[in-house]
Amino acid sequence: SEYDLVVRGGTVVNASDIVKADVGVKDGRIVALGEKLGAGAKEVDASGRLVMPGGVDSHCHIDQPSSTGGRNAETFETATRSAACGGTTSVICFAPQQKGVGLADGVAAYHERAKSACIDYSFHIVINDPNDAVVGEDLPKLIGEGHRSIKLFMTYASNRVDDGQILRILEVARRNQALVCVHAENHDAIMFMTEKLLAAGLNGTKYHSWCKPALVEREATYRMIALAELMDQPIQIFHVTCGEAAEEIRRAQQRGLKIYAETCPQYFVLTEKDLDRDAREGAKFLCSPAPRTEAEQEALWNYVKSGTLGNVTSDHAPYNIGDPDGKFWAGDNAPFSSIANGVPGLETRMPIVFHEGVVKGRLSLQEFVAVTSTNAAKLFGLHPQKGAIAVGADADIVVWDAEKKTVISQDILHHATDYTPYEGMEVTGWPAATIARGAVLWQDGEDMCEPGYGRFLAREPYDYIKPRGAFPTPFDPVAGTVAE
Ligand code: DUC
Ligand code: ZN
Ligand code: ZN
Ligand code: ZN
Repeated sequence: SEYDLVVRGGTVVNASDIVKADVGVKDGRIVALGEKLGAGAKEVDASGRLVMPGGVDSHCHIDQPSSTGGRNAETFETATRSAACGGTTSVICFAPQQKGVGLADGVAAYHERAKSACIDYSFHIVINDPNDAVVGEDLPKLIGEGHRSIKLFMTYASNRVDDGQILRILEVARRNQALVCVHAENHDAIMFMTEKLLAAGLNGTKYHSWCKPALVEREATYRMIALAELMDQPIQIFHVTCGEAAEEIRRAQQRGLKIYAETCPQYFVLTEKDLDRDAREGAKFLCSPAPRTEAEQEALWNYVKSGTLGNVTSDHAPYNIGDPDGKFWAGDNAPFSSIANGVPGLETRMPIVFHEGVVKGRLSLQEFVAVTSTNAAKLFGLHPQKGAIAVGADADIVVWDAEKKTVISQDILHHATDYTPYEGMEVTGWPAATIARGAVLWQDGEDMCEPGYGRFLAREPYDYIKPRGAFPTPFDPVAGTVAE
């Protein structure tokens, strides 16, 4: 036959446009889009369905030590299987710097762990100690090897970097061409409020959101933007939860700065009320930044719609409720401040965004593709290999059943985590099939993922990470020179 695979009879949705076309695949890539393509050795019937670029989830924590204690519940195999069953075909997760291990060795260890991945993957390098060896040697080398993004935390005792360290990391990123991604919350304010709440005897999960109100996010977001402006370095703000932080991002973008940002499904559907339950239940929704209010959910949609928030990631951070080393690593009666932060969400990301976005009339189909796939592929240097149904692109495809009604429950998910925060939620729209580099990984309820199929995605320099070439003064602090 002419093709290895033909996805036949569907409606192809890209971020740019919608066409009725068959998709022909050979050697793992899309080689033809057209009407009535010739036969494929394998055929996937997509009639009545949408054919979209497989999801690109550019923020997920897999098999990684937690910032807040607790053992990550997933291996690369389980996490990526679950991602694939939810329509995602690429993930960018983390390779963290670990105390007492050289950065290069630490990252090499993650490449080993990731060998069980079922889908393609790349890494953000987490830097928590920008010492001379890291800044001068390891990091430039790792960036050169295709790890074109760095993650830094402005909070969490084990990971946080201060403003001086942030500037140092921005400098290395600018010199070597990498994007800097940030968890932006004011650490000292959170610590201060946590102490005060605990001293007042307020230690239930509800108070997680009281120790870190939206303003701690807004302040750190603005501070990070200012530091990035000082160094003329593009950044990506992770998990924006509220209008006031998004507003700072919009203002920066309007001034022409290369400030990008994401939000996550949990901030569309969870609120602070979900934390107002007994600890066993409340812990299922405890993540950082904290879930806010329904008004903030609506505000976020406006910033997604206008493009201020360009992509939606899972921030999958899985800790088991039932394991002594999971959410409750510090004991069953641990205060909110010692419960592992994070919610699982690789598999439910696209269905929740489809339901809340497309089904509820907030997003067009093209916008859905943009925020779940194409924009992340562009921002992280993977486009058009990923994030597009186009001739020459990898055959990473999700065939979407836009009518299918599903009640989300732990029983139907493929992750290794022992719960879902979305138990009982009914959504319309679910992947009918997921195809990665031409291989069918998920079809009509059957999972055919193979550990080890995924490959590391090395990333070359690209436009989004190029600085603007404009510092606030004539002095270029990276080159140490004064402009004429
Ligand atoms: N917060 C983080 O910063 N990372 C993982 C999950 C979470 O809730
Ligand atoms: Zn974070
Ligand atoms: Zn995260
Ligand atoms: Zn399965």
